[in-house]
Amino acid sequence: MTALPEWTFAMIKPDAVRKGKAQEIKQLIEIHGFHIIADQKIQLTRTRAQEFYAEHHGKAFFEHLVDFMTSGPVFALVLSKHDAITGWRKLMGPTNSISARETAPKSLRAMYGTDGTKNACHGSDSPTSAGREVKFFFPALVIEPFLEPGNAKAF
Ligand code: RTP
Ligand code: MG
Repeated sequence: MTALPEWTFAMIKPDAVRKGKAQEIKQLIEIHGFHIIADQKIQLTRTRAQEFYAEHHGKAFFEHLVDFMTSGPVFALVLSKHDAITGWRKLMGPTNSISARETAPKSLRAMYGTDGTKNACHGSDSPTSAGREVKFFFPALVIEPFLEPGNAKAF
């Protein structure tokens, strides 16, 4: 039995967009076997950024994170591949771009990120998050044939 491709939500964050690296990152995404099935450049408002990162509300870095995420446009992406959720998290690398340069130098966060907050990209951490986050940015997107969050057939 063939495993179904899975989909996930990804974002290229304002630091990488500002550095002019968005197209290069998208090329690497495709070189690593992901299909980009939705792609939108947008500017988050503070309200939208707070909602997107609601799980971190109240943490010491939260306001700094919201400042960063609203500092310029982002690219919101839906990616498809076998094991897309874990595969994309692995390609991104560790959260902190500075330590990623030591432990995972070929990861996207090592190559394109700045520090512990400005880290170039985001990826859903579970099928539930992927479902929520795709809906957050692409409420009208229908992935055919639609299966459980995290899975899509025929890409
Ligand atoms: P993400 O949700 O953006 O994919 O990142 P993640 O799962 O690797 O990390 P998470 O713990 O969910 O943190 C969300 C984002 O908050 C910023 N952050 N800053 N100590 C800090 O200054 C700090 N810790 C986290 C990063 O932008 C991180 O990606
Ligand atoms: Mg996270």
